[in-house]
Amino acid sequence: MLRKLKKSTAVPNEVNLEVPPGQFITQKFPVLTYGQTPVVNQDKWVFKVFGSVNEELEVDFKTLLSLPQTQLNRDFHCVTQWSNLDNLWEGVQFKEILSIINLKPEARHAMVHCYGGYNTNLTIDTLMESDVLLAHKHNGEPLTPEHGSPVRLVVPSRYGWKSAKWVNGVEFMETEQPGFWEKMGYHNNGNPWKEQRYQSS
Ligand SMILES: Nc1nc2c(c(=O)[nH]1)N[C@H]1C(S)=C(S)[C@@H](COP(=O)(O)O)O[C@H]1N2
Ligand SMILES: [Mo]
Repeated sequence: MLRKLKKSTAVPNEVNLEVPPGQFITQKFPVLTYGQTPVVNQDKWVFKVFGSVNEELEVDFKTLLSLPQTQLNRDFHCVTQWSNLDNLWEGVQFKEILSIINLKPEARHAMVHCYGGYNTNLTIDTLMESDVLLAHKHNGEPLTPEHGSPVRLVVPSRYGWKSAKWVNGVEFMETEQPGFWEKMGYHNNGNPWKEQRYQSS
């Protein structure tokens, strides 16, 4: 999805309908990490699928590359009000992972886990969206350590905190459990177009 955007103007949402309400466009790709950047070697990277599944699964980097690869261009919206436009992501659609596992019928929710201890919750319906990726490239280059190397989640339809960096697993669950920021009061769903910033909104 390529669109022509006036990239040089930083304008608030009232005049620029390209970004969700309350967001400002930045040309940069700011780093937003709580705590330290974990160092994760690509050869040691493993993504574990567990919880409400009939059989657990472990995906390593080679396996990830052997799955069908998808490229997509999406805007990124951080709840701290910056948005950056037109990020080209490359990786595996999360629904590809969901298609090779066998979820228990009661599974509805997921917790995505990361090296370093960060986590965030999403519904399985959200993870099924076709632009949710386990991404290993950004704008044609392998992810840098600060941006989640070797693999991060990208959830374009939600605020940036759902796009977990340095992912190492997904846990499927029957009930909704809050992740790191959600426990601090951020929204369980976090749709920027509905301005779902905080749990009360
Ligand atoms: N593991 C981990 N993932 C994370 C975060 C974090 O602190 N730790 N921050 C989140 C937030 S708040 C945002 S906005 C995006 C920022 O991604 P970037 O640093 O690549 O711009 O990563 C998200 N993923
Ligand atoms: Mo963020």
